[in-house]
Formats: sequence, structure tokens, C-alpha cells
Amino acid sequence: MSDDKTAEPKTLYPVPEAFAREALIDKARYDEMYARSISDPEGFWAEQAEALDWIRRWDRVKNTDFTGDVSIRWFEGGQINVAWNCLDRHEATRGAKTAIIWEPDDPKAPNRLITYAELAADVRRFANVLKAQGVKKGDRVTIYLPMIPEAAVAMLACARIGAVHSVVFAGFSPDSLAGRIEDCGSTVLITADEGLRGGRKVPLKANADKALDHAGGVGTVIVVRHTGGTVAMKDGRDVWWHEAVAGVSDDCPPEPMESEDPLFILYTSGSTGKPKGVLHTTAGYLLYASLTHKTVFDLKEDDVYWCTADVGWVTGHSYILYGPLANGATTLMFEGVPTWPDAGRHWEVVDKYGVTIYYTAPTAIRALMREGEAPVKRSSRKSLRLLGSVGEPINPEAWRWYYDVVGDGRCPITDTWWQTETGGLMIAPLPGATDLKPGSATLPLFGVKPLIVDNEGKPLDGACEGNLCIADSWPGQMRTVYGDHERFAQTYFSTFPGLYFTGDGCRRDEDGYYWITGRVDDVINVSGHRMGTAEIESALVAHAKVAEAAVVGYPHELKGQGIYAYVTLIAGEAPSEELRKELVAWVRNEIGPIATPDLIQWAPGLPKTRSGKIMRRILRKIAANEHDGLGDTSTLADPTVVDDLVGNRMNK
Ligand code: 6R9
Repeated sequence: MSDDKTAEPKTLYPVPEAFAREALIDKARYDEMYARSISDPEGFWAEQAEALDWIRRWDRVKNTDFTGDVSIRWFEGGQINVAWNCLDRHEATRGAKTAIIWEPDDPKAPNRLITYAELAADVRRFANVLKAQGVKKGDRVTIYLPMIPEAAVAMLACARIGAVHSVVFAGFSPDSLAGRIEDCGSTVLITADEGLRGGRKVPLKANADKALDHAGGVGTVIVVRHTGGTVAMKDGRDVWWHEAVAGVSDDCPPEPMESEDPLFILYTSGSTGKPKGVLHTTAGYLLYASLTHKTVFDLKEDDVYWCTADVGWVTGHSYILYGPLANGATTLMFEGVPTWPDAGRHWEVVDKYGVTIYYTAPTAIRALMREGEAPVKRSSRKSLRLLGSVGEPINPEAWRWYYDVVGDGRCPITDTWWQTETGGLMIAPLPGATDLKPGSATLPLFGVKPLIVDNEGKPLDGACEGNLCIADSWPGQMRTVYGDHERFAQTYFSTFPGLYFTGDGCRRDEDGYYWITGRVDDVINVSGHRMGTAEIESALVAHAKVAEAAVVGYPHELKGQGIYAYVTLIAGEAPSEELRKELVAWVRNEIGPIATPDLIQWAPGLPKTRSGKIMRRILRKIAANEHDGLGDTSTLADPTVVDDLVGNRMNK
């Protein structure tokens, strides 16, 4: 790097003056609102809660305790309905406004524009279908759908009648689906004949059938006819969506829900064991998703807002569906992928609908960046005014490309740090208030009290680096792990007692800006998707020829992190290219394509302590090709295994 400071890339991007003038929240207002949200959370949130339509007002705003059994309750005594807030209440003023723009995978296939009035009626009608199938308040409904409007209708219909939805990403395997159905005890499954992504068909109904072969309890499967592909329908269990809704009334009163009644379960990977069912409840979640959506995306009535996530992830829940619809926004739902038919697809869609706010993941930006500027420059993108990023740390190089090439240097980027567990955005710039630094999620949002602690739990002041915790509750926070409250307390509140531990490492700079450095636990982030290494390991050892496996993440140019597996075969089995392929296919089949190992190294032995613990620190270094600094290996039971692993490493 040159000594000449002027040659270094810009590190501070002040709020553009024109943007600040029009913005909902400027710097002074952010400072004032943030200070109030911390000094008087009850007063702050009570005021914000006026933005929602309540059936009954709350008696108490905040009743939360991060110690002992951990109890998080917001707006107790209040009653509210999420579907009403997202739909019916807009009908009078926004009935003819487009709620959902649906863009299909195939650019030549017909799109769909659904108004608030139409969506509200569709949801009420489908809510009646669920009721007719016996679904009652509190029952769990699993949704395994592609990115089609029926996914939104199904979720909102559950919310309308008080059923708890569990959306399972359509890329998950039959086994993963079965595990999630069983864990929450769903009685109804909603799926489609097939999904479509990048021109390829995904056999959803066939997957669902396989899942139901070994997951009991599901009495009804509602199937959307999407591609028209042939599927088997089981008599007495399977019904077509279009047949079920035909002639059904669209009159369905909203169920009055207590603030703390469950809204949804969403499974996410942790550092140990099987995925946990993150449970979100009603009022606090909706308030938090809607307020963060409105303020961080500086939402105006005429915005055309596009979040490219899948509804199978939390980003899809909070920022395709609940946040935008609660705010009466036009939200775009895209079935396809950024690189099909070619790398210009997203920008074509931006121009086609005049998208003003575009929110995507660093992995997509890096994939598009690799294709060069030409596919971007083919489009106008002049409608864009704000860009967003989510899912993993964005490297400054990708940030600048996003800013300069996609945004033509005009659009602020809001880099939003948050988690499935947090329900909504936690650390992110407000585009009219916060100067940007590429790679930093910048400053905490309203009600969020970040605390960086060292490994002993000592809070650090000023500029520092350590473990990111949150010191007090915010309304969007998860309430429990479904069916296992002890695991909830243990996972999030026991490492640093009295604090919510995020599992992320973080640096705070001299300006108080936060820089997320990535997970510090055994979770890896592949293309913005969370994977527990333990899950992939147990899939691998389930293979008859595998004796032992250890999985770590390693730096990957496009995916952020790649999956690196060390595999020890059972005695008598020889490594081969064929077996390597077989294991890759095996894991894809057990969990789903997102868990595909990038590299498999045959390990005659794994580095273990004398007490038998695998030393992952060493495996991570070897995978990252940083084997010069392996640190102290003297506690290893057999230090020679390390030499073999270094010598045969895959990431050279
Ligand atoms: C929303 C979502 C959460 C984990 C989180 C962190 C990483 C998400 C980030 C980010 C740096 C950002 N993460 N956003 N890291 N900067 N803007 O992605 O939820 O799937 O639960 O993942 O993703 O490591 O802990 P989820």
C-alpha cells in the first residue's frame, strides 16, 4: 500500500445532503430518539406502538429479565392481530395500491401484481380454508413453498387465525423438513407441486411426500399448482390449493391475539445439536419489524421496495412480508436467482418496476461483481435511491462496487446487522442520519444496547474488540426455543450471565462504529446462510463408511465462508474421488444443497486433546491455509496427525 494518503480508497461516506433533506430521520433526530429509547424504553416504545392498530391496549410495556430462567414479555395485556395490521387496516386508504409485485423465475412468464384489497381477501379466504381443515389458534402449520405469493398468503392466513407458522426453506431436504415438522408437531403442511429457480425445477411435493413417510402427525397437505408438473396426490390427505379456496367466503374476522401469543417458529442452526425453533411472538415482533423497516429504509409512500431474500429465512419474514406490509409498502417478491438467465437479471427487474430500495446479501453482490460492470450498465437503475446489505460482513471491496457501480455513487448503503433471534435489524445506519464506513454496520438502532465483552465477560469501553452482547431487551427479540426454554437460557444467556450473547465477534472503533468480525462459535456463514458445523458432521458420520468428521469454515471468495470437512474413514475403507463425490451428494441429500461441503480432506486422524476434544482452532487454521501459526500443539494427544493434515490440506 502506498504512503500517499490520497491514493487510499475513501473510508468515510457522509450522508448526501439531498438525501438528508428528504429523509424521515436526520442526525439530530436519530441522536434524540436513540437516547430516549435507552433512557426511557417504556415511554419510547409506548409512543411507537401507537403506529399499530390494537384491539385492546396493553397494561405494561416492558417486563423482561435476562437472568435466571430468562423471561421476555412486551405489551402485556394488549391484544392485536398481525394480519389485520398488515392488510385490512390499509384497505380504506391503500386498497388499490400494489401490496406485492411478484416477478417469476422466467422473465417471459406472466408476473402478478396484487393490491392490498386483493391480498386481504385472499388471506381471509385461505384463513377460512385452514379453519375448515381444523386449524385452531395455537396449532402449528408448516409451510414449504417456493417464492410465490401463496407463501405470503399462507403466512398471513395463519396470523389471522392465530395459528403458528413454521416456514421451511424450499432448499431443505426431505429429512430436514421431516425433523422440523416433528419438532413443532405440525398438523398441516402447505407446499407446491414444484419450485422453479434459475430454470430448474425443485420437486417440492415429492420431497414433502418423502418427509411425511417418516414424520407423523400431518393430516392435511395443501398443494399449490405452480409449474403444473405431475405429482402424486394421496387420497384423504392431499388437497389442491385452488380447489380448497374455490367458493370459500372471504369474510374471516381476525383472531384477537395476546401480545405474547406466538406468531411463528423459524428453525435456525446453532453451534450444537439439531436446529432450534426460534419462537417469535406477536405485538413486539410486529412493532420492531415495522419500525426498523420504516426508519432504516427511509420508507416513503411511493417506494417500490425489493428485498431479494427468500421467505424461508428471517429476512424474508421481517423484510419481505411483515415489516413492509405493516407499513403499507409495495414489496417485490422474486422467484428467481440473480444470475439467470444472465447476470443482468436483477437490474432488469429494478428497471421494470422502478425499484427505489434494493436490499440484498454480500454473496449476491460478490457473485455479480465477478461478472463485471457490463450487465449492470446495460440497465438504467435511475429509480434506485437506497441500497441495503444483510447476512454476513460485507467486505469493503464489494461495498465500494455496490456503491459505485450499482448505485452510481448516488445511493447510501445500509449494512444491517441482525439475526433470526433478534427478529429485526439491530445495528445499521439510518441513511439520512449516519455517515457510512464501508464494512461497518455503524450504529445501534432504537432500544439496542450493544456491549462488547472480553472472554471473561468483562465489558470493554471505547475502541475495543471482543464478543458482541446486547445488554437489555428490545421488542423484536425471540422469546424461547420452541419446546425447550432451558436451551434458550443456556444458549444465549449463560456464556455471559445477564447478557444476550449474539455469537458474533465485533470491533468498535474510535467513533463508536461497530464492525462485525464474524461468528465466534461453531456456526459458519455460507453465502449468508447459517450452518451449524455439528449438523454437517452428524450428516457425514451417518454415512456407513465414515468413522469421524470435523467441519470448519474457511475464507471463500464468493460465499464468504466455505465448508471444509475433515473425514476419517472406518478401517478398511480407502479414500477415492468417487467416495468424495458420494459424501458430497450424501450431505446434500441429508440436509440440502446449502450444506454442500466445498472441500473434503481425508484425515487419518483428527487433532485431539488428551481428553478427546477435537481442537477446531487447529483445523480452522489448516483450512484457512494459515498453518504457520498453529499455536500451541503440545496439548495434543498425538501431535503428528497435524503434520499429515498440513501436508495434505486441500486449500492450497
Ligand atoms: C439476518 C440474518 C445471523 C448471523 C449473524 C452474523 C451474520 C448478518 C450481518 C452479519 C455482518 C451483517 N450477519 N448480517 N454479519 N454484517 N450486516 O442473516 O440472520 O441467518 O440468523 O444470521 O449472520 O454472524 O450472527 P441469520
